[in-house]
Amino acid sequence: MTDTAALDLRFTEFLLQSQALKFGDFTLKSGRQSPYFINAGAFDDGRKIAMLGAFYAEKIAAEIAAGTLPADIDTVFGPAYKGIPLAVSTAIALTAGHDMQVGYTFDRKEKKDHGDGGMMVGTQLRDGMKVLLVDDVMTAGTAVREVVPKLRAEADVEIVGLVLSVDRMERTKDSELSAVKAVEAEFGFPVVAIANVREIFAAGRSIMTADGTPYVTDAIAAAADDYLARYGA
Ligand code: OMP
Repeated sequence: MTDTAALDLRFTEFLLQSQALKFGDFTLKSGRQSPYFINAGAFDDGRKIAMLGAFYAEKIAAEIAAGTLPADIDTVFGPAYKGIPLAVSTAIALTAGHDMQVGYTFDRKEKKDHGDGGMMVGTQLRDGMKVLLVDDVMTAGTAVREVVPKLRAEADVEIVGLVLSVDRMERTKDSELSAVKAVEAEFGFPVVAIANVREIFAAGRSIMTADGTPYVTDAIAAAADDYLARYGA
């Protein structure tokens, strides 16, 4: 697919070819039974993680151009563990491809009782810093609600936004809002995704496997439609 194709289309092709998007029967963290699952663990080699970082950086640059994100981001924060390669590969791609000097930061899961004793690895958080969060997928927003207080306990940072691979576009349990909109309203920063599930399923109908059949068959599309009719926002 050419570089000029829409970002969500190119990203869907990457998800499908990397087998990061799986179809079947999955129990989510929220307890919902989903016919599809996005597994960021599938980006498991140098080429794939470099490409993933480049997609994040492209999205970030587009949001900076649109005025949604500021240009003077100090550091990209990815929550441990899955956010670590995201933060590092995004920071590399922002520097290499977009000439942006940014740090990367991630948290330790356990407190260190020797050396510097710090809770953060990479660029240390200081008052007034502009921090951009990166994470893989949002369903209910549980992961982001855990990480924001951790950052705010470290320093009086300004969280300028959250960039995701995929917005699953699901309703929260107790409102009609999507989890993304609920998090935006609750924390006051923008949440953007490289692609959302509706874009991914639309694009996946015309992306072919090696044997010439679409990745998203009629049966898969119908199962996704049913799921989104029930849980979609
Ligand atoms: P929330 O924290 O509830 O938004 O759920 C998102 C998290 O669930 C992700 O960070 C993953 O740990 C996991 N997850 C996926 O990785 N892919 C999916 O397609 C769905 C989930 C999930 O369990 O909802």
